Amino acid sequence: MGIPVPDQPDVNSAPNSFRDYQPYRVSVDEYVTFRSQGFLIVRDLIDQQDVRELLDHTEDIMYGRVSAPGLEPPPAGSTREEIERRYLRIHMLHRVLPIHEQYMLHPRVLDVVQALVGPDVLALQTMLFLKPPGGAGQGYHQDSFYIPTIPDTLIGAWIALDDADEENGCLWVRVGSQHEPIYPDAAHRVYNQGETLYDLPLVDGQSNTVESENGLMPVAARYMEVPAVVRSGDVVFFGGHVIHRSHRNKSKTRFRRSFVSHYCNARSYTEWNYGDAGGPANHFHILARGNTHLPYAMPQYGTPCAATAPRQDQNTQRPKTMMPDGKGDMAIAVQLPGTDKD
Ligand SMILES: O=C(O)CCC(=O)C(=O)O
Repeated sequence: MGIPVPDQPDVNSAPNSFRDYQPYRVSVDEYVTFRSQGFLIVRDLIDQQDVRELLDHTEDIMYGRVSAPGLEPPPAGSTREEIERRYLRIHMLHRVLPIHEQYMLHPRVLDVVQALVGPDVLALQTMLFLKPPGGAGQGYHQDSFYIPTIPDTLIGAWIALDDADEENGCLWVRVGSQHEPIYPDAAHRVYNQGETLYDLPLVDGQSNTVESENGLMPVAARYMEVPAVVRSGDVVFFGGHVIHRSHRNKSKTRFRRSFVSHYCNARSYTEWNYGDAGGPANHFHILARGNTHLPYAMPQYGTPCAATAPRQDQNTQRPKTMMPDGKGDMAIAVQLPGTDKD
């Protein structure tokens, strides 16, 4: 479906009713876990009131009670099963529905993103997964293959709306694979590190659920795989290089709904904008936290975020120097007699 790109922000077109939240403070341990594993699960980050609001909203979408470009009401006479199995996932609704913008800019999600890849945060993408019983999985891939940011600071935030486990098609992550480069295919060499890593192979079939046809499989196999088993309200944060996948929803009755957003550091440059590349695209994406020297978009529906009140950059502290006498980094460090032995 084609979602239009806004050219003029219209901050008055919907009232913003987002609540006040208790800020979430990320610990050193969580930061280290994210860096060393490639992902971090924050339990209960989203409260059940918000989860309920999003679940009600997905039902409104399924039953055609929400109108937005690309969303069709179910054909007359559809059975309940046909209605519930129409959508696997829907992209970029934050450009046309206020509730998606609000959850993309959820303060507690941004608190974590800011701590992990900030302090300046650009909000790029949203996806609403419905993944009904029988819904398809997605084979091994690296998100930065699809959403290149330079320098690469991409991070996904996967909000569980239903409990998710091996049965209904949770995320699976290869622990430690975030240290791998992004593996390009023949069509996307321009975004890869092939110019700096001389022996980086081209890899076809990212996201293919057939393992023998997914060229990332041999790389993935070097790392231990774990299921990201979560309860509704938990959020999985995963870096853009980490190799991950999900399997088909094998349950007969359980949905696996999730609200997924992608962000990068707002000082990174990107040409990504809902699939079409070609020239700078930062100005399409919302400044969620901090500030940036690069262009950015305002929130279309007025959700409070840094774009509406960017942080003022100012030097309040003198930069540190490695020189012991504090005279500045251009000074000469003199070798004192007798200090050259350990
Ligand atoms: O939730 C899923 O099934 C896949 C999600 C995913 O791979 C992603 O958000 O990058």
